[in-house]
Amino acid sequence: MRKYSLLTLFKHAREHHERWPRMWRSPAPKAAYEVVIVGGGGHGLATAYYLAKRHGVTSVAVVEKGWLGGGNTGRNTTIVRSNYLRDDAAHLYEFALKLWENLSRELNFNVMFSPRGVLSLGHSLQEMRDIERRVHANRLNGIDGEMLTAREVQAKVPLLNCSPEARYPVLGASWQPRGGVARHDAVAWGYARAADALGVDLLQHTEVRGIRIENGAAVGVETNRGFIGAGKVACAVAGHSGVLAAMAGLRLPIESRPLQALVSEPLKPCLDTVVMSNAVHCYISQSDKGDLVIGAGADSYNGYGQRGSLPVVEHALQAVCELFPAFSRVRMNRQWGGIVDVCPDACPIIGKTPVDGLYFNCGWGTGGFKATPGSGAVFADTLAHDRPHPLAAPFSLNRFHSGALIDEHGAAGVAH
Ligand code: FAD
Ligand code: PYC
Repeated sequence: MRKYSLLTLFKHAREHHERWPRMWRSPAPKAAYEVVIVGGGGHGLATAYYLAKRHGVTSVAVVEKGWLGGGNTGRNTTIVRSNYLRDDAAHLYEFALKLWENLSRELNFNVMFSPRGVLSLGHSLQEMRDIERRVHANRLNGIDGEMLTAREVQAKVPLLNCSPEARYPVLGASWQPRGGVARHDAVAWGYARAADALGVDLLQHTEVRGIRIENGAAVGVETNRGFIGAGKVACAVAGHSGVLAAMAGLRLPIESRPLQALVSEPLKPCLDTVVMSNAVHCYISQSDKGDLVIGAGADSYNGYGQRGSLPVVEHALQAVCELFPAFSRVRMNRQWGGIVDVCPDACPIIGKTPVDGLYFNCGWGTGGFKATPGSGAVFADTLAHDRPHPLAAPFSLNRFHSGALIDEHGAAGVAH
C-alpha cells in the first residue's frame, strides 16, 4: 500500500476542496419557459428531471425561494416504504419504491438508499389486527410484508424493550424488508444535477409572490426577480401550498402544521433497521454517521414556522426511552421542524386545478419523502400530457367533491 505523509494528505484535501466543480449552473431567469415549477424540494426537482428525461421537455425552470432541498426534503427522517393500505396509495408508493431501488444508478449520484427494513410495532390486539390487515392487503398488491411475533422482533432489534411488563408491551410487528432510509440532501442534489445537465434552469433565492392569470389561465409567476412567463405553472411547495393556491384565488383542503425531528450524538452501530411505534409514538433509525434519527407526531396547531413546541419533542424522547431504555443517557444534538401539508385523508393531491395551466402536487403531509421519485415521475407525465397519469388519477383535487377519499391515516405512521 502507498504511504502518504500528513502534509501530502493535507495538501491533497485542500486542493480538492478548492477545486470542486459546481454541480449545477446558476442562470439568470429567462423571460419565459414552457413549464415553471415552483418549489425546489425533492418533488419539484424530480418533476423537472423526469419532464426533461422522459418527455423531452427541457424549457423548464425550478423556482425556489431559498436553497434547493432546504424545505421538508432536507428536514425529514428519511423513512422509505410502500406498505400503504388502500390499493391506490399502495400502487403509487410501490411505484416510487421501485424507482428508489435504481435511483443512484439512474442519477449517477449516490442517494444512499439503504433498504434495511421497516418495523411497525403493534402494542394492542386491535393494532395487531390492523397491522395484519395491512400486510395481507400489501401482499395482494405484490408488496413485500410479513408479520413478526414479539420474539422475532426481539431477535431483530436486541435493544428494544420487549418485556411483557412494559406499559405498552410489544405484541409483534409488521416488517417490510425492502423499506429503509436514504440520504435526503443527496436526493435533492442528485435530481438537481441531473436536471441541470438536461437544460433545466434552477433558480434559487427566487420567491414566487404572485401567479399571473389571464382569461382564466395561468401565464406565469411574479417573483422577487421579476415576471417569468410560463405555458404551465406547477406548484410543489408542500407546507406553502395553501399560500400559492391563494395567489390564484383557490382554497385547498390542506392544513399546514409543524413536524419536528431530532438527532442524537453519534453512537457506534446499534440499530440496523427502522422502528416505528404508533401507540408509544416515535420512529427511530440510526444514520450511517451513527446519530439516532428520531421523530414523532405533528404539532397540533397550524402554522408556517419551521419549528415546533417542546412537549412534542419531550413526548417523543419519553417514547424512545420506554422502547429503548439503553438510549436513556444518549444526548440529543439538534432539533428542527418542517411544515407539512396535510389533507383530510392523509393522501396527496396531484394534478390539474380549476385554473387552466395551473397544477398542484401537494398534500404529502408527513410522508412524502418516500414518494419523491414516484411523485416526480407521475407529475411530469401529467404535465407533459395534460391529463392525469393513471397512478395519479385517484389523487385529483376532485375527490374532495366526489367524496372518493383514500383514508391512509393508519398507514401514515405519524399522528396528526
Ligand atoms: P419541500 O422539500 O418542502 O419543498 C418545497 C419547496 O418550496 C421548499 O424548498 C420551499 O422553500 C419552496 N417554496 C415555498 N414557497 C415558495 C415560493 N413562494 N416561491 C418559491 N419557492 C417556494 N416523509 C417520509 O416519507 N418519510 C419520513 O420519514 C418523513 N419524515 C419527516 C419528518 C419531518 C420532521 C418532516 C418535516 C417531514 C417528514 N416527511 C417524511 C415528509 C416529507 O419530508 C415531505 O412530504 C417531502 O419532503 C415533501 O417534499 P416537497 O419537495 O414536496 O417539499
Ligand atoms: O411516512 O413513514 C413515514 C414517516 C415516518 C416518519 C415520518 N413519516
